[in-house]
Amino acid sequence: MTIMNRIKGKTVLITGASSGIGEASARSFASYGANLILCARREERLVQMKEELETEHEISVRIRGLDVREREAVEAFARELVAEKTVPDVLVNNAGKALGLHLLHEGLVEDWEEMLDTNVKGLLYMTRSILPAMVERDSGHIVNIGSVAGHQVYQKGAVYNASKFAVKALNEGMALDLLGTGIRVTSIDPGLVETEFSKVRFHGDEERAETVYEGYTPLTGDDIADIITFVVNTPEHVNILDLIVLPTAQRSAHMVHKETS
Ligand code: NDP
Ligand code: 8X3
Repeated sequence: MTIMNRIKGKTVLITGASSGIGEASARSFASYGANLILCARREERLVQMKEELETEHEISVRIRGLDVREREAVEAFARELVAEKTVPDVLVNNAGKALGLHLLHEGLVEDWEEMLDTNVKGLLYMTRSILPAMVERDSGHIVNIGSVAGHQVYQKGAVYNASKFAVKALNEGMALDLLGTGIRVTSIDPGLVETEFSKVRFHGDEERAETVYEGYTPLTGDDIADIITFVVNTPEHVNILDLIVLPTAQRSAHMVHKETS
């Protein structure tokens, strides 16, 4: 059976496309023939991806060094896209992070602010800027990257958990507010995925980051990217609202079976 390609020729905007799930999603959408708009702060990585993906696939890749916390920059970029009639068909709200793993009374307020500003407010700025043009066109697909951490709280993760519970609420809220339009809304909520996530969480401590993925097989960015493209490739009348995706060795936000050597 051949799988129909409903993605070819669509324009897909991905935030946080410079590594991990965002980068893997960009590569997956490119392989389907989607044109891409890639954003992240590390623009040099996007320059390289653009060169690679435009050479390998017959697509156009537009890149923008963008911090989703900068509301005016996000709004200006969206205005630019609308003015040029390059309103994305798909918006993947992926940029996000955890910072630190601390008991609440020992947490770093700067870390909390960066998590909430990126995971919640950044997602809102981008969505608020792009969505009106989708509503006007009466079509589009918002894919929010939540987390199993947005369904279950774990010790020392409360603020990251709160940010992903917020993503879950925003995903459901968007879906309700867009009732009666042709716009689809999906949250993909992974468990442990081996990306730069833990290196970022532990402020660059690679050794500590590696221990997170030891003793079992974690998910990869490609695993999640395959699911994102699958969801987007379903027919227009199909809306997958929320998907929790865990490694086989993980059964909840806090239960992972690790083999010890
Ligand atoms: P990575 O650290 O590998 O990727 C995060 C991406 O977000 C990078 O491209 C980074 O780019 C971008 N980013 C971070 N801050 C900003 C910002 N202020 N503005 C714009 N872009 C930003 O981690 P993942 O791929 O794992 O994370 C992607 C998403 O998946 C996040 O929302 C995360 O919470 C979620 N997730 C991850 C899981 C995991 O176990 N890895 C599990 C569940 C959910 P740059 O630094 O260049 O700006
Ligand atoms: C990332 C997964 O379990 O580290 O959202 O919170 S976890």
